[in-house]
Amino acid sequence: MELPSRAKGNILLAPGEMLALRERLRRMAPQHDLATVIACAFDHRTRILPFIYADMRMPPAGVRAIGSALVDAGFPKTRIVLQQWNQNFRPSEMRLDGRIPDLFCVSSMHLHGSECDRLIRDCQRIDPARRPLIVVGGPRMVYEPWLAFGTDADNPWGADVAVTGEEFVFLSLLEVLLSLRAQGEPLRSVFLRARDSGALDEIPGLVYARQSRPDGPAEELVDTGIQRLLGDLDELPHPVLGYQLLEAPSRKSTLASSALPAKRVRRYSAISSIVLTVGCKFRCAYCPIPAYNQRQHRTKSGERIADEMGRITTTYGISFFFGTDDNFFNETKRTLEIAETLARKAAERKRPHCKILYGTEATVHDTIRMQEHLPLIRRSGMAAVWMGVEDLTGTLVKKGQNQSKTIEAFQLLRASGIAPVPMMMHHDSQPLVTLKSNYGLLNQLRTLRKAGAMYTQVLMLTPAPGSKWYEDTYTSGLAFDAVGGEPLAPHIVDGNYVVASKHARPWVKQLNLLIAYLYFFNPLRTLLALAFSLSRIPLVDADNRPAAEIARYSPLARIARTLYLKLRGHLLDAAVQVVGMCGLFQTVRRTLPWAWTLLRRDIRHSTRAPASQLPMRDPQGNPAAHALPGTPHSHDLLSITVPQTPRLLSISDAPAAKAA
Ligand code: B12
Ligand code: SF4
Repeated sequence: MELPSRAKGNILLAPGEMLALRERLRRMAPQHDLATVIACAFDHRTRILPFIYADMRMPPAGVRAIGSALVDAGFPKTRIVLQQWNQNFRPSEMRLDGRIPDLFCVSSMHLHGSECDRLIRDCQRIDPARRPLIVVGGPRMVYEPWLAFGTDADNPWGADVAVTGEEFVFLSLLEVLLSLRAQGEPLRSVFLRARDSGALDEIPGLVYARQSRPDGPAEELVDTGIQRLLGDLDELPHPVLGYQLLEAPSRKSTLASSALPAKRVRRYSAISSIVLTVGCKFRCAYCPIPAYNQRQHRTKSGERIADEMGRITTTYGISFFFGTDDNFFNETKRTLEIAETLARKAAERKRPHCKILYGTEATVHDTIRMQEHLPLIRRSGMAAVWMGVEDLTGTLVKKGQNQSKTIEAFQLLRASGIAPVPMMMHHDSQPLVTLKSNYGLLNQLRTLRKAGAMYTQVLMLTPAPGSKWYEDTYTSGLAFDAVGGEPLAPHIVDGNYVVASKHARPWVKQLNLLIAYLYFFNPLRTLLALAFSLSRIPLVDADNRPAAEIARYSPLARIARTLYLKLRGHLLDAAVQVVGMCGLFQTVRRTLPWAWTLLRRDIRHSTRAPASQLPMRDPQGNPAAHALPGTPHSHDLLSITVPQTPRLLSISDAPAAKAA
């Protein structure tokens, strides 16, 4: 099931609403010495192709965004801990500024769910009277907020509140809590009061638990609805702020006394992920993005993006960016406004803008539509674009792509000096190789390679929470419920493992994925790359230099430049092959045993989508916006008696007891 949209006219925040909220918080901040730790959940078992290096070298934008929002609002005592870099981090042992933080935030994707839960549980080992308020957010919570709340009545655990939205929701929650807080009162105590008085119910984008015993098991979940979206992304806090909060990589379970110094950030973070645009006009049935965005396309202005990139480069030395776009070419006017601004700044040939390179995602359809603008886009610094080709023949998904259009898009990009990266999706009906058509997986990879692909991603069709197909993949029995009697662990639900298939031999599908990567990344191709490469299709000829400047070169200088660029193209191609082969080694090591498991063990197919086991409702008792069909509804639980004085308020030194 897709996330529902808010009513028309009530989807976007009013212009200036975010700015006003930030301002109000800044005025409140001096009265609150808030210390916050934000953890990014990361399961190291997910370290395989296609993102094996990007996952470690690019601190996620989500935690940085929440950190930036806190600093911007006047709460600099904040630390971001990436489990990517701090595998042994234990929230129960964290101290910030010599004390247990007031707020512990966790961000997680679905595949890092086991680690997310472990972090929450570990935090709950802290004495309940002193433990921080636990707030969970990120993509896992957006689609499945109930997962943050344990269902075992004998072993209760769970976050205090899940945020199913973006910065505005988080800051609104903070504003309500701080406005109710008595001096020095633990934030969790304020939260319990706010929750029980209904003060949180006016903030769409929260899910919290209700229980009849404080610290007892959750009995029902209250969902305040679908978030309102920030339309003008220029109103967001500046992302440069988040980098000053990163915990340095370490093997320790505790936190260092200070964050990673600015001059060391680039060493661990070669790439900066950055929000440029959000949303996509297509509606692929396996993708949750259009519904999440309530069909909106939101952008930052070119000037704002240039400023963000410029400040990150100047402060931290990072000059490679990855746009977190869903489809950067979605809307010509907006794309061009960004590209023209960046290209103009790059043409001035002054640091930092002349050094900036970026990659992002776009569709085949829109690439062709934008063809006349690709040279400009290249001059704006775009070096690579990831494209959801999925299946060249369009049998699985149709979003304006087919074989000839895809090849055309690849050639156009390469001719402009932009590297195209295809994202492929393997599925049950696609054979590994076909003789007479281009339907086979390897046939398609061969075509794409010839068309200029240096890198690729091949994933298996997997149920994506929040997509139109999600429920069907379960109710139709395509998705696996258990293999060898064991339920599927979240870290394997990432498209790299076959977890949904009606194929008679699903292990063959798993092997197909490995063979596809082996076909694409191998020693023979590395050698060939040095000799032949894809240089027939120019990638680096457009060296981000204005044509007028090249025209002034002497004939000899022009030949030297061409040779240099060709050599660079060959070396780059070979280097990418080596990176792919190293990643493939890890991928084989991790996923080959799964092929064996699928071969040897019984597979139980699912009959229904994994919905919340806890009853869910909205604050008025109506069905919850985020609940999937099959979720118990809690009309009958509305009468849960919630004690008016939660236990925390009885802490002798909490002035809140008096306030309450
Ligand atoms: C860039 C990106 C990547 C990058 C970088 C990821 C990273 N770690 O930085 C790369 C290419 C590496 C990547 C890889 C994968 N990705 Co990805 N990726 C994205 C993308 C396009 C943008 C993410 C982003 O940075 N957005 C910008 C930030 C600011 O937004 P955000 O993270 O959502 O955070 C906001 C809110 O969620 C919230 N928030 C976040 N955390 C917290 C915490 C708290 C406490 C609070 C209150 C709020 C909060 O506030 C933030 C600010 O608005 C999204 C799609 C999308 N448009 O969001 C998919 C997405 C996150 N990826 C997804 C997936 C599935 C994957 C892969 C598994 C794909 C694959 N099979 O290989 C891998 C996983 C790799 C790994 N081992 O982790 C899914 C996650 C689905 C889910 N339910 O968890 C998404 C949502 C795409 C989708 N299908 O819709 N990805
Ligand atoms: S084109 Fe990409 S982002 Fe857009 S709906 Fe399809 S899969 Fe999602």
